[in-house]
Parts: sequence; C-alpha cells; structure tokens
Amino acid sequence: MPAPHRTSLPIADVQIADEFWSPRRETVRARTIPHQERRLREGGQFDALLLKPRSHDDDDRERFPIFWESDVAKWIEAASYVLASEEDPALDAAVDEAIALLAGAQQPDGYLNNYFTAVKPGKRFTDLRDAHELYCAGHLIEAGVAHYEATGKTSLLDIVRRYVDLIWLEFSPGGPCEGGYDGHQEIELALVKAYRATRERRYLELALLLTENRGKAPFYFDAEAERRGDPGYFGGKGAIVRSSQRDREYNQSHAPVREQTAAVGHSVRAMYQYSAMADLALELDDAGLREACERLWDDLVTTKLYITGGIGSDPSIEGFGKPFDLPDHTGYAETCAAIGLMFWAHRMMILTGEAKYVDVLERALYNGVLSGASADGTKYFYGNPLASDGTVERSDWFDCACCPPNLARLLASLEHYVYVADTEGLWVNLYVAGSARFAHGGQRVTVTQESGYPWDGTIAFTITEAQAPLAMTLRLRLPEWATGAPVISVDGTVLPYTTDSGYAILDRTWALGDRVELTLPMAPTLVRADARVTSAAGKVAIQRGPIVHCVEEVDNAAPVPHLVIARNGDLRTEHADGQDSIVAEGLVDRPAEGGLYRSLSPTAEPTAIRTVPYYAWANRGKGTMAVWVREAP
Ligand code: FUB
Ligand code: ZN
Repeated sequence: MPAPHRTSLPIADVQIADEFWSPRRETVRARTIPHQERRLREGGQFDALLLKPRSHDDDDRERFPIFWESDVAKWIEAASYVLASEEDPALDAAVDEAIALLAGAQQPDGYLNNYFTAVKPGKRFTDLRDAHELYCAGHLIEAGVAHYEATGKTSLLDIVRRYVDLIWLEFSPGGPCEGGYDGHQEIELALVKAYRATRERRYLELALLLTENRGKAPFYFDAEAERRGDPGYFGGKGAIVRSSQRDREYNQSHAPVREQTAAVGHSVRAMYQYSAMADLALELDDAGLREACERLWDDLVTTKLYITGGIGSDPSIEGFGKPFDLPDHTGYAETCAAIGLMFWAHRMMILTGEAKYVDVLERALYNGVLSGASADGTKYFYGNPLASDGTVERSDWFDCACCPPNLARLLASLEHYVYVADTEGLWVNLYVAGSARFAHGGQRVTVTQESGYPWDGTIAFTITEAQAPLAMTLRLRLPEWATGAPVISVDGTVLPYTTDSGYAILDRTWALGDRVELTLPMAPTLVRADARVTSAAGKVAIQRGPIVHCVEEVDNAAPVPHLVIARNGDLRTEHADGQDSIVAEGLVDRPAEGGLYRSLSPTAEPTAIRTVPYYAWANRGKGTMAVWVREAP
C-alpha cells in the first residue's frame, strides 16, 4: 500500500481563537515561557553553554547535569512556536541569545554537548546508554527545525546540521560507533523532522539506522561498557555488570524494534521511539514498523493506560508496570510521557487514518497533559497521580526539568494536532475554535470552526474562503466518548452521513458560506474500570465529553476516601468560572468508632459530591483528591 499523503497543517496556517485554549496559550506565552527562561538562567542552563563547569564538588555528575541542553532546546522550541503565530521582539531576541550561546559551545568539528566538552573531553559517544548525548542532539534538532519554520532564520538549523553531519560520520557503517544507538530515544523522531524540513535524505537514513540498531545482538551497551571500562554515568562506582533483561527493557533495547510486542520500560523513551517508528513507517512505507506500532499500541491502550491518558505507573523506572497495574496514589504518569503519547498517537493517525488514535490523544491532552501545569502556568507536576492523600502539590521547578518546557512546547504547538490535510480534503481531529487554511484542488480554502468545546458538543464549520465550487471531503472525528449518535446538519438540514475509521465523511461540492453543524451528545457518565485494575475496583470515575473529573476535598463534606457515589444516581452538570463541575448523588461514609478494623457498621449520610476537571486539581491548596471514587454497592 503506498504511503498516504496526510499531513498536519503548518502552525501559521491554523489559527486558534478558542474560549478554552486561547487563554491557556496566552498564559504559556505571557507567563510560562518567561518563567521558564528565568528558571533556566537562574539554574545555570544558559551559563552552562559557556562551558565552564560548576565547581560543585568532586562528582563529575554534579558539575554539569548531562541533559541541560535539552531544557534550553525545548524552551527555544516552545518560544519558536509562539513566534510562528505572533510578533514578540523581546522573545525573538532571547531566543537569538540562546542560539548564540549554542553557537559558541559548538566545537570546530560540529560537536555540541556541554558535559563531554567541558567535563569529560575525549569521552564523546562512549556512554550512549546513560549520557544522553543523542537525546540532547535530538532536542536541539527539533528546536532548530521549529525555529527555522517559525522565523525563516537558519541560525540554529545550521548549527544542528553541522552536528548531525558529525553524528552521521560516527554512526554510519565503518564509523567508530557503528551499531550504536541512544539510551534515551529522541534523535530518531527529530531526524525525521529535519528530513521533512530540508529533504536531506541522509537524516532519514540515520533515523532508520539508529532505530534498527536498537536491540540487535551483540548488545551494544554491554560492549561499550567493556570498552569504556566503567559502569556508566548512572551505573554507580562498582564493577561493570552485564545488563539484565529489565535493564534492556528500560530503554527498549531488549529486542529489535520490529519484534517488540509490549510497551515496557521507561515510558518517555518508549513514546519517542514509537513515534519515530510511526514516522519511518510512513516515510518508507514500511509494513514491519507499522505492524510493530499497531501491536505496541494495542498492548498499551488495553492494559497500561490511565483513564487520564497518563502512562507509566512504576516510579522506580519512570515507566510501565505490569498489565493492569495502574495504582492511583503512587502512579507516576509523568507529564512528558503523556505528551509523548500525544506525539505517537498523532503520528499513528496520520499513518493509518484511524480516529481511535486521536481519541487517546484527546484523552491525554485534556487530562494527564493539562494537569501538568497550574492554572497560572508557573507550577508543574512531574508525576500526575490519580489520587492524593492531601500532601501532593505542584512545584515551581525541578532539578530534572524535563516536563515544564515539554508542556510549554506542546501547548504552544497545539495547531499541529487540530487538522490534517490530504489530497481529498480536510480531517478535523480536535474541536478547537479558529480556522484552517490549506490548498485544495488548486485553490486556497479556509474552513472556520466555532465551538464551546470541551463543555459544549455542538461545533460549527463554515467555508469562509473558496474561489470556485469546491469538491472536497470533510472528515469529522466522532469521539468514542459521545453518549449518543452524533447529528450533522448542513445549512440547517440534517444530513445522513457515512463513517469510516471513526470519522463522519462529508463528500460534496461546497460553496462559499456553507455551514456544517456537528452535535456530539455529551452527557456526564459514570465510568468503571476493568476488574483487573485493582486500584479502581468497586469505584467509578466521572467523565463528560473528553474531560475526566476528580473529586477534591475542598468542594465536599468530607475527605475524599469517605465519599461514596450512588450507583446510577443523578449526575448534574454545572458550569461556572470557565469550567464544568458535576454534582453526583452520594453518601458520606463516616468511619465508625473502634479503630482501623471494627465490627460496627459505619454511619452514612446523604451528600452531594462535587467534582472538578482533573486537569484543574491542586490549584486551591492541598487536600485529598481522587479520580476513582467508591461506588455504593
Ligand atoms: O532522562 C531525560 C528525561 O528526564 C526523561 O525523559 C524523564 O523521564 C526524566 O527522567
Ligand atoms: Zn518529564
């Protein structure tokens, strides 16, 4: 089957003017990006590019944290997306300053990494498993592409192209790192982006090479440790120990990627790898990579996905636990991992044309991704648990600051995820008000979207630019959460429609001003988990549309563990202060006297249990919280 020609629209061709998203994106521009710039300057990430190691102590690992360039790169990428849609001379100048620092840190042969330049010269590419060199390179490449596409400037793209030329020499056949690959995937998907931006075929070949080297025998990371003579950056000070199966699963090198069947190990690493596999499957029309992606996807969504779209339940590896092991209090669900899941899901939709991937993308976006930042955009969750004993709150920053700039770049590039275009027309994946401008059949077309989503399931589309009668297919995603049959009307007349792979298909000749209205029934619903998810056994969650709700102590008559939702009770939606709250019939199950275990029945009093969207929790002080709440038997 030839590769389809579905693509995301460029950021500049998508306008977002949406009651839900526009204020949040303005917060990212006006508060989050400046806050992160300050934290990166205070934290030393900018200064580190002057290649003067901190005189912290004798431990090399303390003198220069190894992946600091990635924090700066993700910040540049986020800022570039902002610059793609609006002028901001001060931000433009700050980005130029960061790029000048990177230019100064680049070595004459193109190499660019603080740690191995200033702390461990002569040891480049000797600790691929732990030292994050290619991970940092990947983020720099993504930043270079975003900056070029946003501003037309090649200042950063030129830097990263010189670096990639060097990496090619190192890793290509006959090079010193032949057979090697990164311990934290990232460069692979970045190289595909660089290929798409420049059409330099070698970037695609390098992405494929690194992807296919992974997991092949003999095992590269053991061989490099033998050559190096020490256990590596994260390996401690003892003797070299051969990697166990669990070590190999941690960075998904336990098997060649085409043979992998289950999502295992560190979840951000996994998401970046699977994203690159989907990209390569598309670009190279590679059925083996596509089938591997489809298998891994099925495993993830049927056994390892939180209802919030979070993934990675095991904090000890920042990654996947066993199937159905989805604890709520201790679940990790790193913000970066949910973002990575969006990256992968988006690519899978482009590869397959199936809406089921966007259903998961949307679940992650509105829940486990958005929860990663406070309402004011300056405090962050690294892990996003589904329950709190009252001690959990967002932090101003982290020593390992991967999540905050990842969230900034995701929200600043939301345009990428709303529409996809192909030769037949436009696919609408997300319901976000604004417009899409694209070329179709030799003419410029603009489709304007109006909606009160995610609170209101009625969305309108109008053809606001077209020069001639326009033969075009408009595909509208029909979300899995819809609580009844979606209704579509054109210019006020209800229209029968066909569906394919989760999309309603409207294949017609359109005229300027034609208006389509889609109504998605959006009743609040009680959701129950598979019985094997023991943390949710006997409990329910509340969802309305794409929004998963949670119960916070501050809104309720008792700490959350004492609340019980009535089985099949009434659920009433109230909308205030820009968000839904759902009120459920329930009970306060007051603990009976007699200590931890007792024979007395607890006393139960009727109460109204009030929810907030999960993304909005922990904005009003500490208190108990839960997504899964006990259900009356
Ligand atoms: O190792 C780089 C990033 O830091 C990972 O993606 C995150 O999980 C955090 O460990
Ligand atoms: Zn992170």
